[in-house]
Amino acid sequence: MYGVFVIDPPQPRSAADELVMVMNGYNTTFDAQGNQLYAVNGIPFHNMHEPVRVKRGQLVRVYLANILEYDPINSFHLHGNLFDYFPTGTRLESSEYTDIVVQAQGQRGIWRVEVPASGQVLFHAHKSECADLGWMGFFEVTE
Ligand SMILES: [Cu+2]
Repeated sequence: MYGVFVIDPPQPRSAADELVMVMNGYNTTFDAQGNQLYAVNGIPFHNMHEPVRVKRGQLVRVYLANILEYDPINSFHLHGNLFDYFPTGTRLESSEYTDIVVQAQGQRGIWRVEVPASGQVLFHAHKSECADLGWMGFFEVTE
């Protein structure tokens, strides 16, 4: 069992649509030798069929955590957009303006974006094995 515990700063962050994304995997053979499935928030490929719905131009804040076992790193790539990244979420100033972040086991951070155009925006791990085995999805950006 695992989850995310968000501690808000004394001065609240700006209003946003917020989402927790927990990157995880499953060793379905119980051999402790690796993962056969990968996911974000538990269900492989779920957001390919049920995209995360956001509004164009609306601030979206995502609490991203890597609790993947067996693989030393995981990553997150947002296609076609750059986002502000706050490693560990312990500072109110972003340290990066990027489209990819890499997290080691247990690492977490906060990213935020305002997507300027409507349509589908792909997100996935930038390790092909993870993406091919379930760790990918879409944001559906609407007016
Ligand atoms: Cu990509």
